[in-house]
Amino acid sequence: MSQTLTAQDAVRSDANIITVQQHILNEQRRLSPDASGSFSWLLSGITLATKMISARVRRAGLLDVTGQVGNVNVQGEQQQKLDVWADQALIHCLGVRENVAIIASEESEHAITFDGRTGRGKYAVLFDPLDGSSNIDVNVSVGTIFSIVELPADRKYQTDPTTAVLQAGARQLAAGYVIYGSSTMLVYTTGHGVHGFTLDPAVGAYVLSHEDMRIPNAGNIYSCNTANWNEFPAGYREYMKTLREGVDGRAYTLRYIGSLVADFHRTLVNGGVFLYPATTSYPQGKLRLLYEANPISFIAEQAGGIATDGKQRILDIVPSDIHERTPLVVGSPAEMMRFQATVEQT
Ligand code: P6P
Repeated sequence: MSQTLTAQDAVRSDANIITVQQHILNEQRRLSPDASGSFSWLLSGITLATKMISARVRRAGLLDVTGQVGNVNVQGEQQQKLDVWADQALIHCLGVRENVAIIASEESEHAITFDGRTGRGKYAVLFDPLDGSSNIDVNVSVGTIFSIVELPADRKYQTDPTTAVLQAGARQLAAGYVIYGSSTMLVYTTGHGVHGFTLDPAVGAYVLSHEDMRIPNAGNIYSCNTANWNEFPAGYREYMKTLREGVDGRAYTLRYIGSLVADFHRTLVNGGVFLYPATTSYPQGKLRLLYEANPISFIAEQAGGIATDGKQRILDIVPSDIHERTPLVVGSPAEMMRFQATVEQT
């Protein structure tokens, strides 16, 4: 006598968790049955490193890992001890995955290749290992942001790895972030929707908790560092004044955490708009295109949102430098279409 469990039966019991690895394999079987599983192996490098980072972040006050290293990174920013640790964890975990040929990190001036392996890897991984790390000392949510691109088959990158990763965001194979917040959550897309996984410390696994995430069509929150109000380009102030006064009977409120992953995740879940315009301090914008704006924008679009630099779609920008910065305006269709009508036309 045997019993056949349907997939639906399996999901009904909370003992039948779906981990991110299982989800990736399910998706690969559904979308490309002959997939080799190499992408799932690559992603496991990111999930392992971010579990290590999460454990460290959650004990930051107990370990000598808060505060500054005393160095300034390529961005001209004070490196936090946890920045360096997170960067090393990701480089280690990805470095042992032979299908990763190149890494580009916010913390490293140049692209990183792995000795003796150039030529075999087909992927490059770009990341900000610990975005918003200056918030660590005050116990505010921080995050890891990553972007995965495929390398040219001609392997020409061996001599010039930097050029190989300068690809428009629309060419990303996958992108995601991990937010170290009230819980640790991985949100990622491979171009087939956005899915969220909550790290279950009891199991040590990222467990599917938010399948097929969609950004609300409209929200009531705008998120912007309005201390820079007088530095914003024309139109931004008018746009935010309109939101403040209320639109279609919807009064907006301001929420700003100062950690991109946290501000974007709230926008993804609750709707609304996040803006980091160009300012006099950052005339090209402050956020980095390759490993902040591109992955965030890929996720936003896959969840039904819109992301621009104030003039064009973020994912259409062809980068010229690994650490290139960009303005970023990203959010729900209602707020973004109003933004485009108000600002992009001026
Ligand atoms: P500001 C953190 O340093 C960061 O790179 C992003 O996470 C965040 O959105 C932005 O800078 C905050 O910048 O100028 O408002 O402190």
